[in-house]
Formats: sequence, structure tokens, C-alpha cells
Amino acid sequence: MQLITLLTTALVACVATAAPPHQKRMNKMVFAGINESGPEFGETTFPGVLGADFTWPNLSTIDTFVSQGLNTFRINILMERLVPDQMTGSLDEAYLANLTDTVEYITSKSSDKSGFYYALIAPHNFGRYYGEVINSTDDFGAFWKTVAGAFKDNPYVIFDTNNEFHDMPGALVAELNQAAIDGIRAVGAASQYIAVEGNAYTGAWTWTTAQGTDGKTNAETMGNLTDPSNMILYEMHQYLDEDGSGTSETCVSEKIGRERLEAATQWLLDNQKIGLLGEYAGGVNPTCQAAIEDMLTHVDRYNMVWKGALWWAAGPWWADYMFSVEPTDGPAYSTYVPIMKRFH
Ligand SMILES: *[C@@H]1O[C@H](CO)[C@@H](O)[C@H](O)[C@H]1NC(C)=O
Ligand SMILES: *[C@@H]1O[C@H](CO)[C@@H](O)[C@H](O)[C@H]1NC(C)=O
Ligand SMILES: *[C@@H]1O[C@H](CO)[C@@H](O)[C@H](O)[C@H]1NC(C)=O
Ligand SMILES: *[C@@H]1O[C@H](CO)[C@@H](O)[C@H](O)[C@H]1NC(C)=O
Ligand SMILES: CC(=O)N[C@H]1CO[C@H](CO)[C@@H](O)[C@@H]1O
Repeated sequence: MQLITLLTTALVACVATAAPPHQKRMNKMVFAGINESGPEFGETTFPGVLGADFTWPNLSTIDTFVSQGLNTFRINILMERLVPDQMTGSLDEAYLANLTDTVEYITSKSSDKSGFYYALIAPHNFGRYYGEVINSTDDFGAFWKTVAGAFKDNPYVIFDTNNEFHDMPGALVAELNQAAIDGIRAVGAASQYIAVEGNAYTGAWTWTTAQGTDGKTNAETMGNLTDPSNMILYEMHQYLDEDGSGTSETCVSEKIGRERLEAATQWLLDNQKIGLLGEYAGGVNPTCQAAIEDMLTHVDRYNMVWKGALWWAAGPWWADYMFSVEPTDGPAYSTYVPIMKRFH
């Protein structure tokens, strides 16, 4: 709570003095961390079986990341497992219990002395429910009322409306985000950040250019979201391979990360919004390493608008996945966790 006040004050102060950005560091990243995978695995198997189709993060790995200075964990879940029957339905008790345990394990580390530890609840649903594009703002708002109701007393939860909307009308994506915000606040969850995501896989590099099926870009639609608590985080994702999909371990160049963020950074500045780089990664090789460091340097330099960055990904089932930072033998762990540590 203290942090929240501080953040808002800092942002207001910065925006008031406006560009050019301060070279001097105002504060280090507020949210530095990791995507945690497992609960969203087996994403076409509903409801799926715990231990066979999906799993939960290994809680002791959270401690490893915390010991490396990281404080924010994006827990990837599935809407269909949390609220199984219909979006307006009720919570699945077993999945909720595991989610609550995971969230509380993280957020209970928060204290004035140790700092604050955040857990994002992030439906890895791409704007779909049982494979169908979500088109009812009422139903989507109801889903978020139900979920937020269960976590409204925990100020260190961040509600992440949906992972990577895509191939939808831009106006609908903005309306769904607004319905989520309204639903969350309506049940009395007033003190939590809400991470909104845009269309076109919420890519930073195409924030101002990629058009939805209605011809509208995120830059044209997302800036009008309103929140009575004024705690919206604009979550964007950025990968550094040729097509920006995060499927290759080759990065385009040592400068590609910064270059791909620049237009989004300008949009955040122009519109006085706060951004969160909610997914990023690169392969374990010198070009990617330089590109990731350069991108995080950009995030740090513009820390009046960018409040953090979350690596993709950790989780017990990634095995030798090229971007895995699962402690301690994930292929990217020893290269990238020390880099993240420097920026937090
Ligand atoms: C959980 O993580 C700890 C620490 O990294 C490790 O020692 C342990 O083997 C892991 N447990 C499982 C079930 O993967
Ligand atoms: C998830 O719930 C199961 C029981 O349903 C329990 O055995 C397991 O320890 C829980 N895992 C977490 C991370 O809470
Ligand atoms: C909205 O979604 C429902 C469920 O997927 C579908 O049946 C319906 O055709 C969609 N309506 C529109 C207008 O796209
Ligand atoms: C806000 O809405 C107006 C009217 O629809 C639109 O022209 C404008 O581009 C929007 N602004 C942002 C920043 O989304
Ligand atoms: C970029 C990336 O690795 N995306 C993956 C995220 O995780 C889901 C499953 O959890 C995969 O389907 C994506 O390919």
C-alpha cells in the first residue's frame, strides 16, 4: 500500500516534469521477475488432471528467485480450470486452493523491511474460452468479479486480464479489459494493480501499428481505459527473434530489444501510462545476451513509465526448453538470472 502511494506520487512527479527522461535513476524496477508455467499446461485438455496434464510451480524455486533479488511472479493459469462451467459460473475449489497457496506463498513474503512480493494471476487464454473468442463483456466481467472476490483482501495480487488477445477487433479487446477492470473494482478489490493486455499478442513492437480485425491498433483503443483506483499497468510482451514470436533462440541484433520498445515507450510517455514488460526472452548466446541487457537498460532509463520486466519462463515441466530459468539447471538460468538481478 505504501508502495502504491509512492509509485503514484513518483509517476505524477515524473510526468509533470516530462521528457527528456532523467538520466539519474529514480528507482530500480518495481516488478522484476519471472513467468511461472505449469497450471496452464495441457491447454486443450479440460479440465485436465493435476500431475498428468498440468502442475503447479515448485514453491521452493520461488525462494531461489527471491534470493536472487526477484520479487514478481506471473502465474499462468487457465480460465476453464478456475471457472469451469461457464464464465458466469463459480470457482473450482481444488484449482483455487492450489492457486491461493501459490499466490500466498509469494505475497506473504512482503513486508516493509523485505520489500514487496507480487503474484500476477494471468489466464493464459489469448482472449478465448473453450477455444471460442470471448465476445461478451458481461460474461468476462462476471469471471473477473468471481476471481477478484477471492483475492480482494490481498494487495500484492496483480490481476492480469488475459494473456495475448489476438485476431480480434481492437475495440472489443479494449471493452473486455474495461469490463474486467469494472468487475474487479465492483467487488471491492480496490488496492490491486490490474495488468491490461492488448490485441496482436500485446506486442510492444506493434503496439502502434498492428491492426485488429476492425482496423484499430492498441494505441488507438487501449488508452481510454479508466480505473477508479488509477492502478492500470499496460502489459506488453517482447521477443527478439525475427518474427517476434519467441520461438527461435536467434536474436536479430544486439539493439533489437530497445528498437522494438521505442514506439511503445513513446506511447506510454505521450499518454502518461505505466507499462510492464510482462514477457521477454532471448536465447543463450552473445547477441541475445547483449540485446536483453540493452533492452533492460532502456526499460531502466525510462523507469518513469516502465515499471518492470518478467522473464519468460520458469516452471517444473519445461525440461530443456531454451528459455527456461527453472532453478538451477534450466538452460537460461545461469546466463539470465544474474542479469535480471542487476536490474532489480
Ligand atoms: C523443487 O525445487 C528444489 C529447489 O530448486 C529442488 O531441490 C527440488 O528437487 C524440486 N522439486 C521437484 C519436485 O521438482
Ligand atoms: C495442490 O493441491 C494438491 C491437493 O489437491 C496438493 O497435494 C498439492 O500440494 C497442492 N500444490 C500446491 C502448490 O499448493
Ligand atoms: C459470441 O461467442 C459465442 C460463443 O463462442 C458464439 O456462439 C457467438 O456466435 C459469438 N457472437 C458473435 C457476435 O460473434
Ligand atoms: C480514445 O477514444 C477516441 C474516440 O474513440 C479515439 O479517437 C482515441 O484514439 C482514443 N485514444 C486512445 C489513446 O486510445
Ligand atoms: C513464447 C512462448 O514460449 N510461448 C509459449 C508459452 O507457453 C505456452 C504454454 O504454456 C506455449 O503454448 C507457448 O508457445
